[in-house]
Amino acid sequence: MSLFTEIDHVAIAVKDLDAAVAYYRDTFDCEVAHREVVERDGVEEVLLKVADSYVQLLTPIRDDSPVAKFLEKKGEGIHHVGYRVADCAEALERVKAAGHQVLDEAPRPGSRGTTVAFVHPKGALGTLIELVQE
Ligand code: CMX
Ligand code: CO
Repeated sequence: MSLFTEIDHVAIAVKDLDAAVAYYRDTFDCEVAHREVVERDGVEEVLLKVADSYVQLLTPIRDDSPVAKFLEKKGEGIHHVGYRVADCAEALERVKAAGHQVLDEAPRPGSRGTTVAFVHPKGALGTLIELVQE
């Protein structure tokens, strides 16, 4: 069985959070389920609920935010995929044991009370992966 139980969210880096929310609302009738400033990551996020998953709209709140760097380099677009796991620490150990580079040595708090850890995009086929435990 897969360590991933569900897709938790697809994160999209945007320059203007309110404009992005309006786009998803006006075009696809998506409603805001959650909005939060995550100081540690230097981002503000909005979660739009899609069935049991979310679209996570992300915008930087500081110039040194990883999302600010991303926007500068690549422009707006898909930033990472968050996969739901039953046990974030166990999933992270699996990644490390397989010799892949991680960004978080141990699980840490994410938004809306989740526990998360990031896997480095370089060791993950160019995709930034977030392991999300609810
Ligand atoms: N997806 C794919 N590749 C990415 C990436 C992303 N989101 N962000 C950076 N990269 C690539 C860059 O293109 C670059 O590749 P090259 O070396 O080939 O040019 C390389 O990774 C290094 O990028 P960088 O711009 O020099 O940026 P940093 O090394 O300073 O940071 C990273 C990259 C992934 C470590 C950083 O973005 C990070 O710490 N991310 C995890 C935390 C995070 O994203 N938090 C915000 C979300 C919060 C949430 O979801 O709750
Ligand atoms: Co995320």
